[in-house]
Amino acid sequence: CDGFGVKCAASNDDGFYIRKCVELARKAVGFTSPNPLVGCVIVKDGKVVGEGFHPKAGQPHAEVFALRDAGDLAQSSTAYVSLEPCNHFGRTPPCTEALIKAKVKKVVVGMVDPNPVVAFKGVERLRDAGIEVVVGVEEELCKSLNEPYIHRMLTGKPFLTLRYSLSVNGNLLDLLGNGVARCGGYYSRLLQEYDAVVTSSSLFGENLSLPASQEPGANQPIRIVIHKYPSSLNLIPPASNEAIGKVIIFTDNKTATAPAVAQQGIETVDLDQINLDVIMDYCNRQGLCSVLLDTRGCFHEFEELIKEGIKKNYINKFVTEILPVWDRCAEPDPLRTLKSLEQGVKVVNLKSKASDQSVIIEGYFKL
Ligand code: AOF
Ligand code: ZN
Repeated sequence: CDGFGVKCAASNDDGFYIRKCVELARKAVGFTSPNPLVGCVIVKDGKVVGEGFHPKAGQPHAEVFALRDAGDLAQSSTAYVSLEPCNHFGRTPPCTEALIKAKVKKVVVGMVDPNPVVAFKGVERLRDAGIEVVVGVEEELCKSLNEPYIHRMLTGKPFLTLRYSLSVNGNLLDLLGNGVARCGGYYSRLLQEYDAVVTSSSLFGENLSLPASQEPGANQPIRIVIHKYPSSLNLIPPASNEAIGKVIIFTDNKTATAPAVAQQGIETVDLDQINLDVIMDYCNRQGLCSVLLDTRGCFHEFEELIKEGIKKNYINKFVTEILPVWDRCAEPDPLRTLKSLEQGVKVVNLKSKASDQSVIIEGYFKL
């Protein structure tokens, strides 16, 4: 700060301010679906005079907060926005009009909005009003900020991530809590990024007692619990579940679930058949952009859903932890052993993070 209450910036460059927008947008991670994460910075004479981000669907857009923050200083300023300003009436009025009314001189846009109602129309409207518009600054960063939103806009399906644990000899693990504890907060941060997490009813109490993050105000994803016939397991919700988000049970086995969960007031969705199409459709209709298929502790129960996901190209991303253990029980199955990389489904953009407790790897399915 310059000491006069005017916020300052360290650099003049467009990329710097768009990165700042992305940083602001991230404050709302997990809260904006079905809307995107968006940040906006208003800069005048090399100084940041206004900042804003979109906090939640139904609330004003990032530009509106930033313009309010800037007040009269918005006149002749440059507005930086991580996503193209909208030019339509949705739940809120068009940001293009707010920018025009505030008399900004220039708008720098991170990426075009893939929403067909908006795409390029926001940019055109601003240019028609005589505002200089630059598009595509730090575009890859802006895209990575909104992977789920972009995917859902372009395909009509939520962005799906598969999570599982492995031993160092490459066997899938059905581990309960202690695997997660070895990942140093990674798991709770991961949960926070998703709108919904799908787990199995055999882990009911265990899984639901794990909040996404202990931080006050952190996003708690909706938990979708799969409860399949012929399990007659009596679902007993965890003793204390105030810390977690909404719970929904998907069941094709109403008789087994009804008594216990009805008492607890947990919503159940009755289905003839539980498959990924049903889960994805449900999430999409609810405006959930990102879904984590979390096989923690029960990989074998998810095998059918995973096969379906691979076959239909529904799985976008994987996250796995390799834990410091050699699994001595599982024998390799020669029929299932891959003999060449070409036989498998290709994954790209691998990233890893290692500690002496675990190696976390994430990557994308090449769809
Ligand atoms: C922006 N800035 O901060 C956001 C935008 O229903 P509404 O009015 O909230 O409109 C939602 C659509 O607006 C959403 O699908 C996306 O195209 C755009 N989101 N646009 O200029 C923002 N969140
Ligand atoms: Zn808008």
